[in-house]
Amino acid sequence: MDVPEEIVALARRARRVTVLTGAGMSAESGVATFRDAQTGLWARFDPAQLATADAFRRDPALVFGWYAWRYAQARSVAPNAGHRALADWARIAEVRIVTQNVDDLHERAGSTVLAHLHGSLAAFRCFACDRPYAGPVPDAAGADGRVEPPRCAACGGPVRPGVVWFGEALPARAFADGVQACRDADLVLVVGTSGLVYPAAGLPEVAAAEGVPTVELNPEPTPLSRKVDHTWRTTAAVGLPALVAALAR
Ligand code: BV8
Ligand code: ZN
Repeated sequence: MDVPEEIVALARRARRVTVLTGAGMSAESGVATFRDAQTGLWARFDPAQLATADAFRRDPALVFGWYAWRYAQARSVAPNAGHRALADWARIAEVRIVTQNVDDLHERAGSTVLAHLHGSLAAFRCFACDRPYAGPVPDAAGADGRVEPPRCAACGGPVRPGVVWFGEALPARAFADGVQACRDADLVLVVGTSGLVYPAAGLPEVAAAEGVPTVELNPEPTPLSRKVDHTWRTTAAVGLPALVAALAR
């Protein structure tokens, strides 16, 4: 796989690289992206309709069942060559990962993640009192995929996934760290995101406003494609390993 020369040159010079990743980063691990057709059971739901507090209030077992299924799926897959390439790159440069993903595949590939902008599938907490829930996550779904959420030991409230739902504020610290990591980088890579969900989608523009070179890795064009300096039609598990290998040459 030949890497565009100008991208290799930028990566060679970069001492501090910020990588903004979205669902496309996990696609080659077998995790359906957010806007691809949801497989099987979830084909008939629009994910954005399920990823809200209102949906949880209306039908907690349906929403909890969706997340229990995604939590089990995330644990059943493995990091891909793209996740591993970022962990390798961190041996020769400072690589800060700012992800919209709620899986832990970057961590399982050996990376530390600076910011999970949209929270984490593994961080369950009480919907009523916010206390963290560390008990077992039931995944015995009924035929319709519904799973009754466990109850909070302290207040009896229903347990929710520790992800950021639409209409909810992003964790302030994670977002602030993401903004800073775009401001003071030598290079920002945007990998596998459709650039539709704000405020995360605004981060590449934060970098561009500071004159930081920006590169998008995505097999498809996105609204970000015309806002970045270079867009490379490749995938995470093909492009990232090729780029990191080119640095070693
Ligand atoms: C907030 C967690 C305010 C849950 C998620 C109108 C206009 C503008 C904004 C809004 C609006 N109406 C509402 C809003 C705000 C809203 C928003 O932006 N909506 C959009 C849809 C218009 N944003 C919010 O609500 C945010 N909160 O604004 O709060 C506020 C402020 C203060 C106080 C109170 C409230 C919260 C947004 C977070 C929502 N939670 N996830 C869960 O996971 O269930 S977002 C969800 O979409 C996912 O987490 C994902 O991270 C995110 C973005 O998706 P992508 O990662 O980009 O994935 P997608 O499938 O879309 O694209 C995949 C890409 O990969 C594609 O481009 C594809 O080509 C590419 N690809 C595929 N295969 C590969 C690949 N790339 C590389 N390699 C491959 N192999
Ligand atoms: Zn509680």
